[in-house]
Amino acid sequence: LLAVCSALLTPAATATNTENGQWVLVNEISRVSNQSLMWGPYRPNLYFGVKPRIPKSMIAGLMWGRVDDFASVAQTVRHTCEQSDDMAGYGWDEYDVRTGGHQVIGDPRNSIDIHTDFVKVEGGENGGHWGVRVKGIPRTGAPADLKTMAVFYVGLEGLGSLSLQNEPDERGLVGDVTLEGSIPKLAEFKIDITTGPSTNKPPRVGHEKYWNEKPLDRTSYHSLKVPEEDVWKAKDIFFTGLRDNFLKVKEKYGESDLPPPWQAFTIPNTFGPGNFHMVQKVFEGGFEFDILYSSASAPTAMTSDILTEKIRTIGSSFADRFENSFPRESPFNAPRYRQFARNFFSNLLGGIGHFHGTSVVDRTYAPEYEEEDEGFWEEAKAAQARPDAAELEGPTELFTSIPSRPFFPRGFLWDEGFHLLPISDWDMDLTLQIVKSWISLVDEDGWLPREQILGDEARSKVPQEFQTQYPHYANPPTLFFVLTKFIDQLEGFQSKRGDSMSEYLDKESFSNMFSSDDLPAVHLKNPEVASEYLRSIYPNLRRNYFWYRKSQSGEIRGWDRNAYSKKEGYRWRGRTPEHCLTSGLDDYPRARPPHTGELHVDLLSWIGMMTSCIKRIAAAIGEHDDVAEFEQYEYAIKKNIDDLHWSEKHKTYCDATIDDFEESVHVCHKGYISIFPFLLGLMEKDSERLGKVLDLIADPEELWSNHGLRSLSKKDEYYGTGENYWRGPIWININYLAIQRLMEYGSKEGPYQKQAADLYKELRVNVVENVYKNWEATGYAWEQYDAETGKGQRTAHFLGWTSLVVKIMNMPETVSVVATPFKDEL
Ligand code: 6A9
Repeated sequence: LLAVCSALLTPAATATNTENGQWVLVNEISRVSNQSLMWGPYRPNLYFGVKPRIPKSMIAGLMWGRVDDFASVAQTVRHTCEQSDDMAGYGWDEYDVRTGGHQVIGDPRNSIDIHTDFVKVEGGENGGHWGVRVKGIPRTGAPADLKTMAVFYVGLEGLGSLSLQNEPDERGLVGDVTLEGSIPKLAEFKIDITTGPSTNKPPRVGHEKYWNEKPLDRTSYHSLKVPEEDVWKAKDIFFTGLRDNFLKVKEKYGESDLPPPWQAFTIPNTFGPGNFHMVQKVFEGGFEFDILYSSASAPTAMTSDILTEKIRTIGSSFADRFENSFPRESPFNAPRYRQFARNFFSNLLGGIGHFHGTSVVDRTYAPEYEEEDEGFWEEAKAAQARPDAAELEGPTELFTSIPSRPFFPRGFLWDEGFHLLPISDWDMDLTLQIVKSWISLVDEDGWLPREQILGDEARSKVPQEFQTQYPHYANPPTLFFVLTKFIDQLEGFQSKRGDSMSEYLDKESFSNMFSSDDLPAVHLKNPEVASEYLRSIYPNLRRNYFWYRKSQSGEIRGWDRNAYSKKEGYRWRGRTPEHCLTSGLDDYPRARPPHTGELHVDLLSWIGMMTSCIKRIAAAIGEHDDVAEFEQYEYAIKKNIDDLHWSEKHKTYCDATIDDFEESVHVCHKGYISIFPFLLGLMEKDSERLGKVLDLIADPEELWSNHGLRSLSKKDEYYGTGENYWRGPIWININYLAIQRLMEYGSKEGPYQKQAADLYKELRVNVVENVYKNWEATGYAWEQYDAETGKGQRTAHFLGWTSLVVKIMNMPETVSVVATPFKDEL
């Protein structure tokens, strides 16, 4: 298969196609595919916020709040997703990045549900149109005269212009608002913010004498100039306007004779030029209005009618496509899992954002960071505390999904590789864009920072002591998961495809392709595109690969007598006695105290997985010398996993360290770490060790629970102790890997096939059923699940890797005939 892939992706093939003019078409396909990704609710830290994938361009967002008394307004205004808002659940019921979707936000403290229907319309050269319908629906028990304000704002963070087109009436007021503007890359556009249907009711105004104040059937519009770097502080800007106007009203009427709050708390009407524009509306009862963005390069403008029509069709086309992409297998084909699956997947996609800004990085390369001395973590801590250690770097940009909108609305490296597994089942082109965005952040040494906190807005969510990134810190290289899958699919597709390629490369089928809702994976169907893509990321991938090998290298000194290779042993940098945050498994017990001669079995496994993947990529693009080199590493790593990390005494894989007598010893804490060679597919199906791994997994006194595999064995001395973060609780990312591997080993003939197949069937059901039950009871996906009771805990609204249940439901109920590791979609 390697040969097939390589032959089809050679430069010669590309050149031939260039000659007969198809190259142009390939570029055109990529362009159209990118166009439909231009706009989105790419500010997932907000309940609703829109921006294009262009740094320093436009950001827009929605705020709302209850205005029926003076005292509480400051607390009722919603903007960023916050746990303290006590929402009764929120998120996308249905959502696709390329077309849009439907979100409901249950806001009991404001007695209202906010619905946002977001749609995109293709057309023109600049990313097309979009629209959003904002609806407020009073919750059961809300007062009949509930007063709610809604605010939509648009701010420019860089070059461009934006101004109001409407003529204010004789009283200096506007109703419908139209903003016109122009921004590099977006060109000319307009934004209509409608007054909405006649069913919208302005609140009644208490006394006649206030009637000359702003009539409430009118919109408040306020434009101003704010420094570019402050545009994201929209809520502060809004409150400043609100306060200014309130002070004027107060001066006019006196403290004891104020107009009602829904009239006193409006922004001033100003119409001057500026880069920040706010529209405020006040309603009694339910309401609805539209925001319509029209790109001037598309033939006809966006309208409320188009929006209505799109909203009508989008739901059913999403549903159809979803059922096609993720058909649920028994027992999850029961109807009650339908909404659950759609909701989880939509919210994973709804977490995709575009981020831009500077990062805090410590580039001192202090000698302490070499971690060469005993007690190195104390020295490193002191070096990190030096006042000039961290500096701002960048700006850079990143297109990524996120673990959780309220808590972690930013990119995390090893989370992302898991997010992209379901996303790539849905849209491989989108996935590859995200991978590319990450890979382009690899620096010249090959380092890729694990947590991407880009810009002030992102930093505002992170305590200072967690902001700095260190160029010697790693994180599991999970982006290689999805690259492996891409290569699998390319090989599968190309070996089946035969001559049918031409079918995709003639004009007619090209236009058919894009008129269908189901956008094809351009990168899979066109060898030129696939090849160009892999070539474009390869230099950075390769640097990143060698960075891991070098920066995290371990000392095999004490293990010479065992090791097949003296190089293939690795140590996570950045350890402290209690933590190894860089491994991703923060407080999982490791050697105590940390030692420079430590070797980590999970890291060796990760580098093994990475090696197999990059070897295949190198083969696919004809980098033959690299292939030969990677092959040697791969072989040595598999050997060393057993030679260095298998404990005969404990019959499991363990970390290793050097003891007080300078002797090499194993550090065995049974749990996720001891099954890593299995989790990453590095074990032979006939190995006796596989049998032991399966026994460990299956033992209810160790890893097995009715809700999924525990992170640490129940028998371990640290089980459930300390922070108890990775010391027992059940994590869905690792359970997914286990289920995936059980499926694989369960479908290959061998001494452990039956055991693997049986465990597969049970674990799959246990994990999904528990996540489902918790969702049913709380409306949330959780960061982790209790090892005894299965109860969801820590961060709520954690739609990152917990959404892998969507993929798990899509896996077969039993394995006897499955032949390939990933679903073959082609
Ligand atoms: C701390 C606090 C508002 C911890 O999901 C992201 C990561 C995982 O990669 C990792 O494996 N989570 C897991 O052990 C959350 C990490 C949060 C770190 C930021 C700052 C801010 O609180």
